[in-house]
Amino acid sequence: MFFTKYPHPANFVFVKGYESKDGTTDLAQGKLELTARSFEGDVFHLAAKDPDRWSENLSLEPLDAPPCQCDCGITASSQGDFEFHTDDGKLVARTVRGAGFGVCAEASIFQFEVPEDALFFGMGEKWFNRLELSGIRTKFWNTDVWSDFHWGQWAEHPVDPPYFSFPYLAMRSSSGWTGFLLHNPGTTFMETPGRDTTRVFVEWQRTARHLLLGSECGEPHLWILHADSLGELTEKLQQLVGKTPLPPIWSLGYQQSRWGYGGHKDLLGLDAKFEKLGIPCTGLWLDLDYMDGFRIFEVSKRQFPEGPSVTAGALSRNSRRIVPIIDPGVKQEPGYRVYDDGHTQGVFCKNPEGKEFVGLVWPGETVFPDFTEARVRDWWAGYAKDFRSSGFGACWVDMNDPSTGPVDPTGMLFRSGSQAHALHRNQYALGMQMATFEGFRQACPNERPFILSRSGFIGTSKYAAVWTGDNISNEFYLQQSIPTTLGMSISGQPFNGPDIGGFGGDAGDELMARWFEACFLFPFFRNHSTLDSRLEEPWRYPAKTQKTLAHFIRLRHQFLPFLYQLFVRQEETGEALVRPLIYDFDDASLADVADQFMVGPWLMHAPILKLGDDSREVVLPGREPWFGLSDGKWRKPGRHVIKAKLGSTPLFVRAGAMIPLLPDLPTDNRVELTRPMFFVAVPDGWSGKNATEYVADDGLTYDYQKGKRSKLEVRLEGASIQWEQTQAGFGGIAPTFVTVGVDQVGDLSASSDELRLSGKQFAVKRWN
Ligand code: MIG
Repeated sequence: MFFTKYPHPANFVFVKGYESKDGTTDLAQGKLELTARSFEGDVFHLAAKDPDRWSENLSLEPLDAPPCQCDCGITASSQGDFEFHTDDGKLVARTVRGAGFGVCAEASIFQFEVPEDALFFGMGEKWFNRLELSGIRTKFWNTDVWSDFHWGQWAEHPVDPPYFSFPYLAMRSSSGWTGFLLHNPGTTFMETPGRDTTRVFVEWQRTARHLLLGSECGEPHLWILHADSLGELTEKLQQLVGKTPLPPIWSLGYQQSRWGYGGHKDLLGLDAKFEKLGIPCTGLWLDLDYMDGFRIFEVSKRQFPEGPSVTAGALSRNSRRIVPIIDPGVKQEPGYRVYDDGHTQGVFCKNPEGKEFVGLVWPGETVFPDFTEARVRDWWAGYAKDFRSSGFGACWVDMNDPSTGPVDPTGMLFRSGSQAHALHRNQYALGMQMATFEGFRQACPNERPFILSRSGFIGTSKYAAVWTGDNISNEFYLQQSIPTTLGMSISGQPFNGPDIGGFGGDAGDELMARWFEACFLFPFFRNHSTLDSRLEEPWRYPAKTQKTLAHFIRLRHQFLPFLYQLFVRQEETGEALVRPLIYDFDDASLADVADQFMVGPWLMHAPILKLGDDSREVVLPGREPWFGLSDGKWRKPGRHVIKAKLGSTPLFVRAGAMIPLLPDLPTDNRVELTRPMFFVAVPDGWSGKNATEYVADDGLTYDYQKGKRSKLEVRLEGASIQWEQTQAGFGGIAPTFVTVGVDQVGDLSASSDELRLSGKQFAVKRWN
């Protein structure tokens, strides 16, 4: 088993000759059948069937394809070459002549021609510390990085593959944006042509001239999407793979985690500390120590003498939840109820000899539920339901790559031992998420569940947020946080984020402060650290650093109404929350900008990522001026050196931005969505327009789907703002407006009926 090597195209036989029949374009060679179909909105699907090589697509989550249009836009030559065109005739993709689709036993490969000016993005969770992905060879195999690579490999360098597999690639060229998605939970791989030949010392370092999209096993399903911008492409992808349902707003607040927090005593201590210091924090996380001897679903009596519900009750006073970890592995110990029950019901994966497959994880000898089976997911959901009902407010599913410690995982077979490990590995975590989500829904039918997962696959977006696994407290991982999160955001997993401050090692004052600054607007915001590292809660730092950490946590909470609106948009359209500059400004010169990002379409962050620096160069894209929130200055688009001493971060909004915030910098967890304060940025003499929609609901339940939601429409025209409430299912929304000219966002003060800018009065009125 190699998780870094994959087959070479020269070992494949390429199939030739296609014909059109029954509204599809087919190839048949022996028993192999390749079918091409097209769908509304420039979406195409290529699928191969061959009962001697593959069982039917094993994906647990089907895709949500638009209506089929037979084989419109597809041209196939008798030589076996494919071309895909948009409805208006633009070339989307063309297979390599005579070598478009090939097979080698169970392996299969698609090859596409690559235009001269092609640029590549996406690939799900990748740690290359780059945004643009030309010249990459990569495999998709969910990996427990710290267990499967030597620390010397990951300590300060990119390592591949990491935890979460999303085999998707976005290609930009002069004919627009094309997305390629391999919907196959089996092991997959990709190779993009290199642009930089100076990196080639020996011939094998040169990547293919073509684009390679391959599977080592499993029925091949390739989806091709086309759009004019990365934004439009991302929405199309998200609609296909599943948009992220609106999360509970508490899950967007600051999360405090640490491997080592035990139970009741620790949690109440943390609660008191956050309260005393006036630092918001909505989730307190428990790692392995709360369990009874690493037995999942068994809570230690010592840690929770009165049971978790008593602790949960005490924490609810300050609106904080307990979020415990759950691993998939079950201790193989007769007498332990979860094991006995699972054993009797035959839910565990088998080895080739038909016995339960055993790995070595925290509890020692460990067995693994087969989450690919619906009956096993139901079994697990029962435990998850009780777990949620016992007082735990959410959960964190770890080690679901799945991690088997030093044991070779390939002996772990699925479906009663009949299917190879590699066929399902990448969707093991997805099955665990589906089952846990289901259990939580059963426990609290009207509450939106929150689950955080380490691994995942296409479809995870519907069930869980993903954090980027074990990183280290150093500059390399601080920098890498940005392209990794951006890559996932445009590859179907918008709800994600890293361990802030780094998991392994000790985060020093400056690193911690810069990391909080850099990520305080990320979709998921959690400070987590490992057992033996220094303690990393905000109050463990000297006064000056503590002040910065507290400020950025409060600022995060002040921005919650804004972040919530981005999640509303995600649920409605699939729009990414954080995204690369090239998402909103389609300009090839922005392709490599991996240290700046947009948060929604109006706000841009360019954090300081080098220790010792207190300024950096920032690109302000587009044609409109930008307002710097940290220094109160308007700047023209272009390159600028921006100063930001520790404690301040280069954050910009575009002319015309309307950002809904809480009116004051909060010191607790309260979020009143019905009283947004819009921060409006309009330069003197500006005559542009903007419009935005703002919603308020209870931030927790599904009642918003039954009409309990209020909506406000706000329009800006030059120096005039008008608003109208268009829905009132959640009561009245009372907005206030403030405008530019302050030193720090955190110091903004609300003013209800008058806006001043450069001494001029703003007209603010309702339009109805
Ligand atoms: O082998 O539960 O990525 O966040 O603290 C380590 C202990 C297992 C790995 C997770 C990490 C967590 C840790 N876990």
